[in-house]
Parts: sequence; C-alpha cells; structure tokens
Amino acid sequence: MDERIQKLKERFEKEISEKKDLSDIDSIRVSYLGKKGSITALLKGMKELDAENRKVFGADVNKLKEYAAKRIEARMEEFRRRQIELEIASMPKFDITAPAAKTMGSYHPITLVQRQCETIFKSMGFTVEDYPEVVTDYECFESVNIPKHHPARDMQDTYYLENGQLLKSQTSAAQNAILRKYGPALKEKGVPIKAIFPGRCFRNEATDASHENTFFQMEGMMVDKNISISNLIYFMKTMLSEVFRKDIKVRLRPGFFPFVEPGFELDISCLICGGKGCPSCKHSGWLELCPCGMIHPNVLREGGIDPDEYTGFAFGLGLTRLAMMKYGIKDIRDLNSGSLKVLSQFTDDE
Ligand code: FA5
Repeated sequence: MDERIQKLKERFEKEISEKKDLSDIDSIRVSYLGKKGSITALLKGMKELDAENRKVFGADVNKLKEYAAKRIEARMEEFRRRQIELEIASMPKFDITAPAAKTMGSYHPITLVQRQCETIFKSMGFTVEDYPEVVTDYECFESVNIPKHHPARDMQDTYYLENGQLLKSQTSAAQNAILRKYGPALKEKGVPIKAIFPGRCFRNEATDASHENTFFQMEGMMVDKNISISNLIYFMKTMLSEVFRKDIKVRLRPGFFPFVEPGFELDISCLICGGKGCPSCKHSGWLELCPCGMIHPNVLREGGIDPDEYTGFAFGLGLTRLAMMKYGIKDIRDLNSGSLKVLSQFTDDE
C-alpha cells in the first residue's frame, strides 16, 4: 500500500478513536470524505500517476474511503447507543413491585353519589339510561306537557342554541324517549317500565350556595298497572335511607310541575346546619331535593301509553344537592370549582 494512503489511514484511525461525541464525528466525515477532504484529495491527485500505478493506487484509496465511511457509521451508532443508555440511566426508577402511590386521583363527589344511587336503583330492578345533553324543545318541554308559551317555562331559564335545540334544563327531557323505548314491552309482555337517567342540566341561574348554572339531576320513572303514590313514597324512602345510612327528616309538600298530577316537593332537613337555617338551605332549614309525582296522563299518552290502563310515578332528584348533603359541602359552587384540594377528599368508603 502506498505510504501516503497508509499514513492517512493511521491518522484517520487515531482521530476517530479520540472523538468523544456525535457532533465531533460529523467534523471528521467532512475533513476526510468531504469535497475538500483528505481522502478525496488523494483521489484527485491520482491523475499525476502513470496508468499502472494509478490503478493500484486508485483501488487502495477507494478501499480506504469505504473503510472510513463504515468506521464513521459504526462510531456514530456507538455514540447513539451510548446516548440512549445515558437517558435510560437518568430516568426515574420504576419499581413494579412497589405499592401504588397514595395520590392516585379520586372520583368527584357527584360521581360517587350518582354511582351509589345507580347501585341502589339497579338492585330494585331499574335500568340506568343515558341521554344527550343537547335536546329539542319537544323532548325537554312539549312532550312533558309544557307547550310553547306555558308559564312553567319561566321556571327554567334555558340556554337555546342557534339551531333551535337547547341544553337540557331538566332530565325530564328523557321521559318521552324512555316511555317509547320500554312501552312496547310493557304493553305486550307486561314488563313494568322502571328506569333512572342521571344527567347534567343547564339553567341560566344566578348562582348562590345552593344554585349552579350547571348541575346534575337523576330522573326516575316507574309505569305499570296500579302504580300509586305509595309506590312513589316507598322508592323515595328506600333510596334516601340507603344513601344516608341514617335517619333523616323528610317532608313532602304539594308542588306544581306540568308533567305530574298530583305533584310534590320532597325536601330534606338541611344536614349542613341540622335544620337551624344556613346559606346552603336559604335559611329555611329545608333543602328542595327531589320533586316527584304521578305522571300526568298527557305525558303517558304522548309516550304511546294508555293512561286509562297504566299509571306511573316520576321524580327528579337533585344529585348535586344530594352530594352536598351527603358529604357536608356547604357551597354548591365548590363542586364545579375544579379545586383538587376540595374535591379529592371524598371516597365512597362507608
Ligand atoms: C325539575 O327539574 C323537574 N323536572 C323535577 C321533576 C321530575 C318533578 C319528575 C316531578 C317529576 P326542579 O326545577 O325543582 O324540578 O329541579 C329538581 C331538583 O334539581 C331540585 O329540587 C334541586 O335539587 C335540583 N336543582 C334545580 N335547580 C338547580 C340549580 N340551579 N342548582 C342545583 N340544583 C338544582
């Protein structure tokens, strides 16, 4: 091998062995294999040799060129691998056998009471239904006996969308769909309609300790032959005693809702102040929790059910207020605050 080629190879080998990182390697590529690099220069100088020597010299320079390119690639790969190894070594260690961290997250108190209510009602044979948050005027109002311009609409300052739909202001918006879904099984096979449907509701409310513009309700319905107010009271009592697991004072008073007749307001004695009066219960000692009543014949008829043959009850439980009472949360606004300090302290441990 020509001495110049041999010397250049030795210099290249020394330099590449001394390089310490990826960026250094690139400079060596330029200085040996680049347009003005040392190996390229040898190739350019070949033209001064005679034909025979040029052939041997050319072959040897090409061998060196090939060797240098491979060596550079191998060295780069070595640096890349080392970099990955360093990154892995600097990562926090994960011990798969270590016990789970305590700060894992928690369920929102409304989710907790919702799930609890679902479990209670499922155990009594109710199905749990899901329903959209954007509904039509027909679903939310007309199908439940609240025609256009009915004064009852004033009780629910509703958010209308430009396309005429609205954000549901009450879970009663699902009543008609439920009657239509389960009506055939009731009429053909005598299977009673027993359904609950929890969901988020929206009203343009002035907020205070017990009112939010976004809150949760849980609607419930039961329809069969001979359903009476006694059935309604039984299910309400069972649900409340299961949720609170202690005696709570309840009162039932007449209430007007166009979709029930008779209609009631079911209030519970405020558990924040023990009934003495506080901002959470508007200083009355009582909290409106679960309006209810016997389903109006017009609603049954609109849902395809003959009110002369079947009767039923419906209720609209205020889930957000139930969460407040169950967990002693004084201000409803804390529930939508997103503050983990407030929201992460609750569990469903009984
Ligand atoms: C209704 O929404 C009826 N659809 C309930 C109903 C269903 C009656 C079936 C009869 C038969 P009301 O507007 O009162 O009724 O709301 C029901 C419950 O939702 C209230 O008792 C209260 O607990 C809760 N609620 C109502 N408005 C708010 C609000 N702004 N913030 C928090 N909770 C509310």
